[in-house]
Amino acid sequence: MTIQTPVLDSAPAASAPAPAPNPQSGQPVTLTRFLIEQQRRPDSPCPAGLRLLLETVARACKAINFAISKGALGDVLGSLGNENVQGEVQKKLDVIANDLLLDANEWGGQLAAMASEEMETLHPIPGRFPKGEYLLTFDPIDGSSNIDVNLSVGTIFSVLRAPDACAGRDVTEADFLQPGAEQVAAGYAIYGPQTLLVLTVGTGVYEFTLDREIGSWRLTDGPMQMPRGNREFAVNMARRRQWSPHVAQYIEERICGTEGPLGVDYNMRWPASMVADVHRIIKRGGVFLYPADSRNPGKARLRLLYEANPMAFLIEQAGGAASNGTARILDLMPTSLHERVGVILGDPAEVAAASEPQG
Ligand code: FDP
Repeated sequence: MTIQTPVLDSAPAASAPAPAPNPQSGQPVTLTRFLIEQQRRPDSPCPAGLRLLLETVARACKAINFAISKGALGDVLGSLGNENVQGEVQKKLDVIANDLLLDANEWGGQLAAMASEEMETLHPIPGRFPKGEYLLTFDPIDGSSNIDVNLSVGTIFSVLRAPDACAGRDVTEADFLQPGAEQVAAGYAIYGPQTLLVLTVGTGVYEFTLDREIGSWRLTDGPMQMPRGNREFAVNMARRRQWSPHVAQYIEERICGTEGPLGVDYNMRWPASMVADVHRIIKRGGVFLYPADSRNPGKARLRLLYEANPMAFLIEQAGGAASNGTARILDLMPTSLHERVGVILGDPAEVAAASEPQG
């Protein structure tokens, strides 16, 4: 039996990609140069304040990369023995990375407040520093179960505009509750065989590789468009009992391969690191699923504000789609800072097939 493929609300087309500076042209294009060129565009998707903020986040990611790569030599492995607001055991690096991001971003004058997976409430900018016009959310270490076994982890971040109304008062949690479509920038760093920074300001998705010799991020790919038609899915099969019948059937048909109704083989990947999955999907296509628990919908795994939204923004900018199983992720109105959501993202045809049929 074939699955009906619902038509998801289609994403608005990304505005015309910026002319990509040629990474092969001999002269390296650094992150700074790339952002300044974005700032100079007539539609200026990256005003000076946002540019400075993104450079600061990128600098913090370099420091996180440095801490991670020290491993046992730097006493950064292992757990702290306490739990974060999500009820997850905090790794030492979760806290180190969180502090690095807070310290780097507090004083620059671009931010009104920050929120993180590792903190129960928002982090206002201390009164001794000027308050800026943006809100930053982040997951300091995504895929943290991989830290101690030396597999890829990453940092995910998202930038929203602070509502005008909060200019003369303290920022509240409600100021962060904006649909993902309002993001002005999003990205991730991936600490893998290479250290990469992948970001969008709404003009396509660009990849920068950390050049360790000169300590600089250099443009190595972009604007990136994910290939379509790659028959590869990423899902944690051990959660099968929590899936809806529709998702279970979607996966079952792909596992049946040439012997099933689709008549073609699929491959599976599960690095237990959303950053690694999303990066692979942007580079070579496929689909990632962490569906909501159909028996306890409130018990989805991934967080809307600092995981699902930034990744959905990047994936759409790369020509893919992102759904919570019934609706476009970027259209969801968040109800709390740490809200969790089902996530299906990647190749639009696969996302549509894995999502509940509409109507
Ligand atoms: P982690 O909690 O280790 O940070 O929360 C996100 C996440 O990792 C994703 O990066 C990853 O895809 C998923 O959780 C791993 O979940 P499982 O433990 O179910 O494999």
